[in-house]
Amino acid sequence: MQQLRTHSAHWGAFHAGMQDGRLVVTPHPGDPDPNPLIDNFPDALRHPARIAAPAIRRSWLERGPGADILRGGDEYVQVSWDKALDLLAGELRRLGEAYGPSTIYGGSYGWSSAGRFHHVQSQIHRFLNVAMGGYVRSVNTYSGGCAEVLIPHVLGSYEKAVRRNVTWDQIAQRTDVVLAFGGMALKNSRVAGGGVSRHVERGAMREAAGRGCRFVCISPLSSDLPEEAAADWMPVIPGTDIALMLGIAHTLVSDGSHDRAFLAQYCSGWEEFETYLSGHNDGVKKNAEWAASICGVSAEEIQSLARSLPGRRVLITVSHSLQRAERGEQPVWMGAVLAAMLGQIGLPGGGYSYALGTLAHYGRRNNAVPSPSLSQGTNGVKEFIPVARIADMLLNPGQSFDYNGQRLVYPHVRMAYWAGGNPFHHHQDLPRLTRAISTLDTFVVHDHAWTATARHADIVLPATMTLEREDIGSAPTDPLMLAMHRIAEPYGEARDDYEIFCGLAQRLGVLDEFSEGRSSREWLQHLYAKTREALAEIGHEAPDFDTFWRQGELVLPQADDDGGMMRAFRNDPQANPLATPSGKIQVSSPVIESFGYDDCPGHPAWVEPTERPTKDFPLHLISNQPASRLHSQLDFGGHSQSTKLKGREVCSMHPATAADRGIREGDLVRLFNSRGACIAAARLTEQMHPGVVQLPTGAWYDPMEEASGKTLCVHGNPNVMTRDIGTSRLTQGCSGQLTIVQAERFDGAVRAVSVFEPPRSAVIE
Ligand SMILES: Nc1nc2c(c(=O)[nH]1)N[C@H]1C(S)=C(S)[C@@H](COP(=O)(O)OP(=O)(O)OC[C@H]3O[C@@H](n4cnc5c(=O)[nH]c(N)nc54)[C@H](O)[C@@H]3O)O[C@H]1N2
Ligand SMILES: Nc1nc2c(c(=O)[nH]1)N[C@H]1C(S)=C(S)[C@@H](COP(=O)(O)OP(=O)(O)OC[C@H]3O[C@@H](n4cnc5c(=O)[nH]c(N)nc54)[C@H](O)[C@@H]3O)O[C@H]1N2
Ligand SMILES: [Mo]
Repeated sequence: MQQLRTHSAHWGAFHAGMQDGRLVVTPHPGDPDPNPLIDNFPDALRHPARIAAPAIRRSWLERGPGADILRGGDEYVQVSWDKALDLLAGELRRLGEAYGPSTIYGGSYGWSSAGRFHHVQSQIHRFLNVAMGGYVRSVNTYSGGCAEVLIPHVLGSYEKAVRRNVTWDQIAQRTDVVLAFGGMALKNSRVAGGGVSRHVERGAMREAAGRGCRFVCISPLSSDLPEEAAADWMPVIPGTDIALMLGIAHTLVSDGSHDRAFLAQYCSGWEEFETYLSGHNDGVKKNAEWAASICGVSAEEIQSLARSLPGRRVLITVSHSLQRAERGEQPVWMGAVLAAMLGQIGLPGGGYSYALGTLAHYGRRNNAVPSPSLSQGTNGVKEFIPVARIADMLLNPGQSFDYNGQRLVYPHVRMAYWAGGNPFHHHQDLPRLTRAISTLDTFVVHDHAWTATARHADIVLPATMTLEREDIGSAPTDPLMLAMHRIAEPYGEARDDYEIFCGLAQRLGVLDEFSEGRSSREWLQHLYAKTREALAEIGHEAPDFDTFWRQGELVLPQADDDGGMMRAFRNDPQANPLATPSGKIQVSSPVIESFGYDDCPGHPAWVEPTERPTKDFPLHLISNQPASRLHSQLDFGGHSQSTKLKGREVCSMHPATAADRGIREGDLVRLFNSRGACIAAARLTEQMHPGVVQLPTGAWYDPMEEASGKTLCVHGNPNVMTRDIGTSRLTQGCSGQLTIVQAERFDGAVRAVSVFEPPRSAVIE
């Protein structure tokens, strides 16, 4: 029997140990609202979906590197570590010598695990920089890719606008009204990269609502705010929030109740926007009636909501989801403009807090010292892509594209090297991604499990799971730094990513530079020492490494709850200007205007998305974040499995939508559009807009071909149907949240989900 010791995951701090051969996990005792996602660990640890040994795709092994449509359908051959690393080092050398490092895509987007040293994105980037001189990188994220480009034009620093803004404490104590566009679902704020030790959102919403704060859940799903918020629900048609916001804005201006003094002092470009709002140029007044005809909320409701706001402490939040869709810039921008019109920006508990409630990072105080991190070295390659343009890059080398005022060219990539991410989870239009991946010479993946991505790779290297190694857990807005103890022995022949990269670095003659002569434990001591030094600089004493390791945790001091950048700007706009061209909030942006993009004009506007429901595909599909796991991670774990129905992912729809199609609770359904199809199990609920079906992301992609030639995922992965287009030419973010589909009852026969069994493989040594 092993005593339980501290460990951490993106979904929370916990204690774990092996008892009678079984993993036991319990939440951290200090967590007021623990996350059930920790229950995915016990079954996952020794699950057959784990990768037991290095494996090479048979055709690649026999025929060598090259484009191959067999990726995703081939057999694997188990080889020794020496053989796998020799082959991979040889291929890296070949490509480097023939084409240089700009032929390797090392963006390797993904969440990997919480530990700061084994954070595999840092590891892979450091390795490729040291060993190859660099790699084609990616910029921005799937999470907020559109807002990350837009917000600097409008408010200045994205980081400061998002991570140092209104806190949950301020909401609990000060806010009168929260307009939550896309809601603030607790399932989402359970998660923070690097780990979180206290889940405070539920308690804060309960306290605020108890004090009389009104929460308005503006979303197609009423479950996007928890019961504790006692919210009013305003079911909006997906992708039309900007129209609703414009309708509110128009009502405020018609009533003369917008804060003109605030707009004059703190904003730039109000006049251009007001001209648009009033319809001076296009003859269309963006009033409540106009808005109602687009967003599906009645004009009376829009007006009454608008009239309930002036004079009160109002907070506007816009979730990441709204910008993970075509034209996602518009609601993100307009949220800021609406908060400015109400004169609330910079006040305690008021104003605009983009993305609050979508992750546990936000709405908290920042630590006074940075989290430990591994230095990544210098990337000598200039070429990059906005992260969600991966398939475009592979399918169109040499083609140019727009991004944030620049005209860029897709490089010719021959190798993709992925560790700690799952593109066959996160990317859109997976049949298209399959074609894109087939163009590569070589596709390398490290993972601890046989994900759909590993099943498309040529070289598959088994990585340890977080519980099988030591690390330090830390997130920039959580005060607890955690010793992540090793709880279990590695599965099969799995190795730490660090050890894998050391093996390659040695073969390529750069081991000393990569490892700096340190073992993993020595790296942890080194990283801890840096935090200790930073603490000493601000007069804080921290124990030595051994004491920290024994105690399991260290409480870091945090910065004051001072409202951050927006409060400082409000208090003294001359001394603390925003990092925008005017130093003020850009209600309109001459810079964006100058780019001349028809899909993103120089002020917030209703720009019709190019995909809207049709006769053939009349329903919006919302593919949002799953409640029972983080993305695709540990989908084979107990908690995630307990939420499946008939072995398939669950798709929610309104009873009226179901009745029209003869679908009953628990029936298998087939969702489809022009790109692909999937099988899911139906759950009926009145708590959603009837024009919408909802299927979370993350069910492992398990494709087969239908008689029509269409790809069908038998498990229920929405990305077989989503559209692989950028949010706009300005931002080129991921548009995965929304698409259009048809739904039908599925009475046919379909094979069982088989993606949790390892692929066909042979051992040759
Ligand atoms: N349709 C649609 N698609 C979406 C979204 C959406 O809203 N709708 N949301 C998008 C968003 S916001 C995001 S952030 C992405 C998430 O996309 P990803 O971050 O790619 O998803 P994860 O499932 O977290 O992938 C992490 C992978 O790393 C592996 N891993 C974990 N720890 C380790 C380790 O220590 N070493 C190695 N080598 N591997 C490890 C896990 O097993 C897993 O396969 O998905 C995006 N995709
Ligand atoms: N449990 C769990 N939590 C997570 C994650 C996870 O995988 N699992 N992933 C984390 C990550 S990486 C990220 S980036 C965040 C993402 O945070 P978000 O992107 O905000 O999360 P989602 O759940 O995709 O979307 C939130 C809600 O937005 C609503 N919505 C969708 N489209 C529209 C629209 O057009 N208008 C309006 N008003 N509402 C709309 C949907 O009903 C959806 O439930 O979540 C994080 N939290
Ligand atoms: Mo994300």
